[in-house]
Amino acid sequence: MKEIHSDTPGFQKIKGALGGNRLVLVSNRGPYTHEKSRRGIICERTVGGLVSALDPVMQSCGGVWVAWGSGNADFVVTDSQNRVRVPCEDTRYTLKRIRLSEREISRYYYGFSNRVLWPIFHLFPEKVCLKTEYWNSYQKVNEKFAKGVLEETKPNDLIWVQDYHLSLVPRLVRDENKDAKIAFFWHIPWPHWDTFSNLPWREEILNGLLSSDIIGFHTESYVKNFLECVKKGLDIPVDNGIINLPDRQIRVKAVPIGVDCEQFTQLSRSVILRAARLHRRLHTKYIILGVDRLDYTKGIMNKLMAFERFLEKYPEFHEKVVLVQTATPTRTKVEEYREMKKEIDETVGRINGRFQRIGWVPIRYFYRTISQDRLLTYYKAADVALITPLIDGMNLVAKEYIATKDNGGVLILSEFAGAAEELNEAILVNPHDTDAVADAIKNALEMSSEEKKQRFDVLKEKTREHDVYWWLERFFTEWRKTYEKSV
Ligand code: ADQ
Repeated sequence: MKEIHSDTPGFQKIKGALGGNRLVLVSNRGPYTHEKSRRGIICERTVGGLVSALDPVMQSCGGVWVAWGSGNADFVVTDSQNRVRVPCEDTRYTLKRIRLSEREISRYYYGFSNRVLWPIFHLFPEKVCLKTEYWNSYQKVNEKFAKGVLEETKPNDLIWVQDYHLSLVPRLVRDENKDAKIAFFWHIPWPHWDTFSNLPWREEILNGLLSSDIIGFHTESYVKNFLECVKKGLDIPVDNGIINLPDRQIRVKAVPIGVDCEQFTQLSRSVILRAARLHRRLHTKYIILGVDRLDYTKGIMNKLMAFERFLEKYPEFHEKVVLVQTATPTRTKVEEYREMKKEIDETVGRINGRFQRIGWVPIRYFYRTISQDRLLTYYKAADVALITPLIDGMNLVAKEYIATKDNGGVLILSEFAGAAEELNEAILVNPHDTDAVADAIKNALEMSSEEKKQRFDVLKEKTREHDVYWWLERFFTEWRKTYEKSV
C-alpha cells in the first residue's frame, strides 16, 4: 500500500482547501475491516474507488470516518464508543463503526439501497422491488448513522456524506444541529425526473439531500437532472446551479472524481516484466482487458457477446487476441446477482468452447477480487481496455488504465459512462450495439501508432490534470465558498 507523505504539494493544497477544519466522513462501507482468521484478527483495507480516493486524505488530514462495521471482528477491536484508530499498522485517524443487525443489512442495504435506489438511478425499472419495510429500515439506519455523526462532530468540523445509501443523513444531522457544515457527494447517475418521479419516497430523498450546503455529482448532466427534480418535485426555485431556500442556499456542482494518476504511473514501473510475461503465458499477441464489479450495470454480458461477434467477423485475429475479464463478486446475497453470475459463467464457457484451439483460450475470466499488483500488471499488459457499462456514474477503471499506461494503449469506452464526458478521445461505443463494439475492437487493434499516441497523450493529460487531488481540492474549495458567502 502507498506510504502517505502528508507534506506533498497535493496534500498541502487539500489541507489549504479544508481551511484547517477537521473532516467527518460518512459512508456506507468503511475503509478497513477486521476479520477473524487462524492467525488471529486481521485488518484489511477494503477495495473500491471511494476508499482509494478518501483513505489517503484521512491519513494525511486526520479526522473521523463513520461507516458500517461489516467485518466479523469489527466490534471486537473497537472501544466503548465503537471507535478504532486506523490504519492498523500506523494509526492516523478514527474509524467510528455503526453496528447493523442482520435484518437491517437485509432491508436497508440489500433491500432499499440495492433493490430500490440502485436500479432506479441506473434506469433498470424492471429490477426495482418496492417494499415499505425496506424504506422503514433505510430510515432507521440513516438515523443510526446520523446519531454516530452527531456523537463525533465538534464545532467547525466539516461533515462529508457519501452516496445514495445515506441520503437522509444531512437532514437528520441538520435537525439536531442547525449550524452543521454538511456536504454530500452522489457517486452514481442522477436520472431524469420521468424516472426519478417513480420513487414513492422521492420528496423525502430530495429533502434529505437539501439539508446539505453543497451537493456534488460527477457530470453536468446529473446536475441538470437533479436540479430539474428539485424544481418539479419540490417546487423550489433554482438559479444557475444554486437552490434557493428561504433561509439558505445550496450549491450543486459537477466535480468529476479522478484517480491518483502519479501513483498508478509510478507503481506500474514495478510490473513491467510481469506484464511482458503475461503475453507469453497467454500465448497471445494482444490482450484486451475488462475489470468490473459483477453488476448488471457494468454490461459484462453485452461485452462477451460483442467479443464473440468480433471473433465471428474477424477470424484473422484468432490465436492473436485474448480477452482477460475480471469480475469482483458483489451483492452475492441478491438472487439476480447470482443468476447473472451463472449466465456469465455459461456464456464464457460457450464462447471458449466454440473458438478455442490447442494453446489458445480466447476468454480468460476471473471471478474474484484481485490484488493491486495483479491489477496493475493487467492494466500495464493490456493493449486495449474494453469498458462497456450500460450506465455508470463515472467508472474509475477507465482512468486507472490510462494512469497506469505510459506507452500508449487504446481505451474503448461506453458513451453511457460518466467518464465519457471527459475522456472523449477514447473510442466511444454504444454497448448495446454488438456489431459496433466488435468493429471498435478491430479498429483499436489496427489503429496506427500515430493515432494511438495522439489519443493516448490527450487522455493521459486529462487523467493527470483531473486527478483525485484535483477532485478533492476543487470540491473543498467550492464547499468553503458556501460559508464565505454567507458570512
Ligand atoms: P463502482 O461501481 O464500484 O463505483 P468503479 O468506478 O469502476 O465502480 O470502481 C471500481 C473500483 O474497484 C476500481 O478502483 C477498480 O480498480 C476496483 N476493482 C474492480 N474490479 C476489481 C477486481 N476484480 N479486483 C480488484 N479491484 C477491482 C461507484 C460508481 C462509479 C464511480 C465510483 C466512484 O458506480 O460509477 O466511478 O463509485 O465515484
